[in-house]
Amino acid sequence: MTSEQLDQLSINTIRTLSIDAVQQAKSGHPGTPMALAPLVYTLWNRVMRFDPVDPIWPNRDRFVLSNGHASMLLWSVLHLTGTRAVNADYERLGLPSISLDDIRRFRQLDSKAPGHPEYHWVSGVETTTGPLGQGVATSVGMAIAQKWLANRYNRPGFDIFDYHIYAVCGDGCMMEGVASEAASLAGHLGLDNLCWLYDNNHITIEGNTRIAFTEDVATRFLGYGWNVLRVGYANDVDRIEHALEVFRQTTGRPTFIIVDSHIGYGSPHKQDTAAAHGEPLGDDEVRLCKRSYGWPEDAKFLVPDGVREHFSAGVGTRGAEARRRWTELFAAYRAQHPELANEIDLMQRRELPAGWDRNLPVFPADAKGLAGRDASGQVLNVLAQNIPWFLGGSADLGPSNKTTLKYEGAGDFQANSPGGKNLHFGIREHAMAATVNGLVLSKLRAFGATFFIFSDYARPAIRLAALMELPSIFIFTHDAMGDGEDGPTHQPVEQLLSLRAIPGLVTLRPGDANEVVEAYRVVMEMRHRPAVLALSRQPLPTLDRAKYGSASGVARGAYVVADAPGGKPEVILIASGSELSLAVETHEQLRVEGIRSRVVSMPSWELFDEQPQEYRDSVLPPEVTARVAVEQGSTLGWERYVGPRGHVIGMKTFGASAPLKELQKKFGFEPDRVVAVARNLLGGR
Ligand SMILES: Cc1ncc(C[n+]2csc(CCOP(=O)(O)OP(=O)(O)O)c2C)c(N)n1
Ligand SMILES: [Mg+2]
Repeated sequence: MTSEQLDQLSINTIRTLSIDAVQQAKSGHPGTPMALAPLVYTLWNRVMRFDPVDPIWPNRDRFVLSNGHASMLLWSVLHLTGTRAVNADYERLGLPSISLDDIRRFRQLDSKAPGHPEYHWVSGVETTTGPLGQGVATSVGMAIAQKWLANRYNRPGFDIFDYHIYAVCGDGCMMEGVASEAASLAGHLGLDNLCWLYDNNHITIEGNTRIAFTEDVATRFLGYGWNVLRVGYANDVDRIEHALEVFRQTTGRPTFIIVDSHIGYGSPHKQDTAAAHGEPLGDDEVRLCKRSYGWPEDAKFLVPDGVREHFSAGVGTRGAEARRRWTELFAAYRAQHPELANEIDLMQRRELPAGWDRNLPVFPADAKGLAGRDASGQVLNVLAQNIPWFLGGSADLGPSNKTTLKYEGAGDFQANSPGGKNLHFGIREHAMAATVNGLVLSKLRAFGATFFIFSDYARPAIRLAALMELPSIFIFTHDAMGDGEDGPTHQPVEQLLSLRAIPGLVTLRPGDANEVVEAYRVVMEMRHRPAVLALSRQPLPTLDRAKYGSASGVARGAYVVADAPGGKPEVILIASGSELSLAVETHEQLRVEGIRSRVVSMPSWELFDEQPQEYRDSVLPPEVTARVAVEQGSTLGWERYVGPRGHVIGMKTFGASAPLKELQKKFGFEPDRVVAVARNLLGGR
């Protein structure tokens, strides 16, 4: 067979595997894999430096399938390239990432070929995609990471990091705001290591894009400062290869390749129609498609002889060679730059350098206290100096979030200063969170920040961080009513609860400056979980830890801060964040009145819920049923801690625009009110 024939055979194998898998599953998206098989084939087999034997080799090119519904494209190439599996400890298992059997069981329980690409589940997937737009946005974080890593670690003669990032996307991605935010940021930063390939097929679920999407996408990307190329026919592998070559020669700006394609290519009745998008073709049409490809009409899940070998001779050989050269280079690098090499090792395993927590502040008792955001700012500046690969930024609220890294040499990340540790995301919260995920997928420790209320704008990417089991860090200040005069548009009510509802995400709402420090300690040691920090805008009294329980209790999610004599309370006051000092004040007042209370600080539901029953019972003894929870957020969910006889002082309405003091009074966040509730629970004593 000629090489062209092998190309065609390989492309048609991707197409027919996709068709058969969808048909067998009776669900899925056949049309786009049929159309984009040549594109994905060319990229993988002719261009990408990826070694299937080691899909986590640090200098591999990254591939993001942002139109995640076309997952069969990825499952096909991961299978045909013989990509191997690795586990959560980054060990290579010597097993295939995706077997033909997984493909036969596409979309079935426990198959390694699920409906959409899932990072935590399938080796070779670089990021979870499916929510349109987020994949491309995440790729911007990967591109920033490559620039940052190259700047820090490359040395003359040692291009340790010189990989490229490729993202395939469709009309849906182009319509989503997050992609626009991210493209704008990528253009601003001149990320010439980044290439998006846009499947311009004019079809989405409801039909032709003329019903809702008629803008000039090319002009838009030119406006963002991208290099815009066009491949007029998606089956033209040489043109595709040439465009990818132009991308690699282009400096100073990202590349956007518009690929004009035909969804459902080869399907006589469904090509170029929405019917090819998201449902099986049907047995008759499957046969007709196979006939048009010159494929045996009744063969199913057929991988013809020579196809695996063709991939092995292409991406397999190129990737193995690239990794072999890199491994040699890295060995020489290690000899000359042992400390830098060590950093790279640690980073790959998501470990922290020795001494990462030295010089973390300890805050003395102070009635006036410190705002959560200010304590956080101090901590961040220490961590960023101790951990070279810790970096982040805000969506234009750095001065307010106190997330700016101010120490000498921290620097700003810009096109001409890719070593900076202050990222300026601009007012693009969704892209910021997706970008943070991209940085973290590249093994950096990264944070993004904004006001807590705007966590809603970032939420879809926070959710994906949790789904991917990524240790992304989201710092949200102005966590409650502290925004006072800004009013209800700026006062979070339901945000805390809604984030607590995301499986795997750890939310922390620390109650004073030392709890902030402890919260960061917990967060930094998490390797496979994202965290949200909800921090106060206003000063919170710094508790006297000689008198009250140690803030190290934060690690357990909840702990006893102040107790009744002999540890025998009549009533338990549970609080988080700014309400902790309110609970302590209430406790002192109750003590004067002869009522025995315990104060439990509960910065994190998730961490507390993971403690052994014994510990949880020691903090919240079952026999003490008079319990009051106080939190400036939605009351929903607190029942589980206060029990049927308890009471929750929280928010059931939106806030209001007024000075904080008045709001505290209006909404009942005052000692007198908490005392009254506690008394009432004790039968009006
Ligand atoms: C954020 C988001 N909204 C909606 C969907 C549901 N959805 C999946 S595919 C799709 C149409 C996508 O069109 P396009 O990107 O052009 O893909 P094509 O049909 O061309 O493959 C939609 C609306 C989604 N996955 N993500
Ligand atoms: Mg489309």
